[in-house]
Amino acid sequence: MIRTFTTHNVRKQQELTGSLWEFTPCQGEYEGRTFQVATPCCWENLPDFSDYRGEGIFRTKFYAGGTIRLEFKGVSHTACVTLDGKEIDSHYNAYTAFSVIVKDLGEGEHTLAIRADNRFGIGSALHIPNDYMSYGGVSRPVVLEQLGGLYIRQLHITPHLANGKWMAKAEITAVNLSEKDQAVDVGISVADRAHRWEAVTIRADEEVTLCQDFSFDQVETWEIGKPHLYAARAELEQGGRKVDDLIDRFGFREIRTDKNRILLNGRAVRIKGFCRHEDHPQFGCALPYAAVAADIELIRHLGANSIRAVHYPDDEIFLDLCDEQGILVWEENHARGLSLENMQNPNFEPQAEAVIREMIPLHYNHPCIYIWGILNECASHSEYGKECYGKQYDIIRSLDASRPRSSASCQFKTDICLGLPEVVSYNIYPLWYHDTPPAEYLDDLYRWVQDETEGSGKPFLITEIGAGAIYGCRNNHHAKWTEEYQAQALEKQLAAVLEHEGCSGVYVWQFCDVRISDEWFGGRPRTMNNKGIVDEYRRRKLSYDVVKRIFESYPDYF
Ligand code: ADA
Repeated sequence: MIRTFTTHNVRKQQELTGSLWEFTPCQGEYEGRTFQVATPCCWENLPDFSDYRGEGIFRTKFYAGGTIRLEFKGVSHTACVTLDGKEIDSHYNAYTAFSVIVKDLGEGEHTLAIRADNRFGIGSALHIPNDYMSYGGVSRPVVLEQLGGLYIRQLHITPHLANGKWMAKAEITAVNLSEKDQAVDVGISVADRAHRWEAVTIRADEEVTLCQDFSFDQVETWEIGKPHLYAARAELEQGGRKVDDLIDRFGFREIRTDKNRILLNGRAVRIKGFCRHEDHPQFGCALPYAAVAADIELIRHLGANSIRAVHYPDDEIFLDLCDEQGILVWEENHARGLSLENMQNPNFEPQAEAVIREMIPLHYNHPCIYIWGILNECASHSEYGKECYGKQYDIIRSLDASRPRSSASCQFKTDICLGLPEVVSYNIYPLWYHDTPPAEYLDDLYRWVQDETEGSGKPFLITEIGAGAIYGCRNNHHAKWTEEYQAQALEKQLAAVLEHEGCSGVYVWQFCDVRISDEWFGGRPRTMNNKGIVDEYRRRKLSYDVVKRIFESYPDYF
């Protein structure tokens, strides 16, 4: 499955994954041997490759000709793509899509090969040994599209309120792939409104962006638990014949901050959420639709209204499901706990900024995304770090003026970046990494932010709080790692945050136990991050009912 709805009626689209491909490891015991594997796929879930860190080539054949577009929703973590043996594209980072257009392809059968590489090294500043797993494989769908001389590259819809009236700004970018100027009619429909541009000239090998504002008298807004989605359709016509189209969805919802609150459609929202990695013992990071849907079902059952997608952009299926179920999403670029030294890798800035530039245009229309995050627990206490944070916040603003920005910090009373974003966010672990009582620790931090920093007066989120528990570890003395201890700790932690008048909400770290890099075995029993309130098989720990009871006792709004 590519998306949960049809994005094209005119453009021919075919998912190439969702079938058996050939897989050939390039190193190790099985080097050069070819296996048949179902894709999307993380090779760690193949019987003989659970610990394979290296390169692997995935191959498939398809029939096409003329001008095609290949979209790779995610290859972990570095991809080199060849078509009939000739390199056509490459990409770094497992969590953002990339695409390539091939012109003048001879009609017939072609061989697509993707060399995926999950090795660590100086060339990889974001995928490093870490407290989550960098898998290897073609982990998200690959899509083949048949194009003509013109196609719609992007369709953005920005809903906004103007003097109490709902508006929607549509921006369409159409591309002329041919070698001669072309005239084209462009049609757009947004909800029940339509507009048409006649005979737009697009120069050879160039693109044009057309904008149109629409106003609406009566709309159904997108709300927590009560989402209403509308379709936006763009079409290109020549000589009365439709030559391309692009369909997307959007919601009438406005996010803004007002003093120390985050407003959804004018109401101050209380975030009650979970941090969720894309991780599963049977699928790695390549969770199929049903597994993603099952996770979201549990999170809703727990009384949550938000999910923090950690620590990278998620697959669009996840965002589609959150759009459809009215769940707010914090999405962030790919980074976790990068030290000053890590950030001084010359690849860090280009790679981290590339994730933003890819994530936002692709995920722009999803109403569920209410905030863009960057650089989870990176070096925001350093001057160099502050430069990087500032540049990345600026890139976000240049791509999207409609959503607030933030970054989950762990720099306790030393963060110097709190003046940059709209929302201040902190990850804290009282009763786990230290035994300070949660309310005392939180208030100490909150007072410092208000009295000593430029984050004063801004909305304040706790973006991580929790404790570890090994599923099935129960005993009477309730020591750390028992389910009893985790339940007791979360009871106190969540009460402290949700009762604090300055907090706009909380994310439990984390939804489920996840695999981590082998190098992180110390302090991580089972070489897993065991702070889930369900284990990796989504089996409930004692804390499940505690969190559910607490979340359900607080309304979604202040
Ligand atoms: C940090 C980090 C998480 C996880 C957590 C933990 O807050 O952001 O990814 O590593 O610590 O489990 O300690």
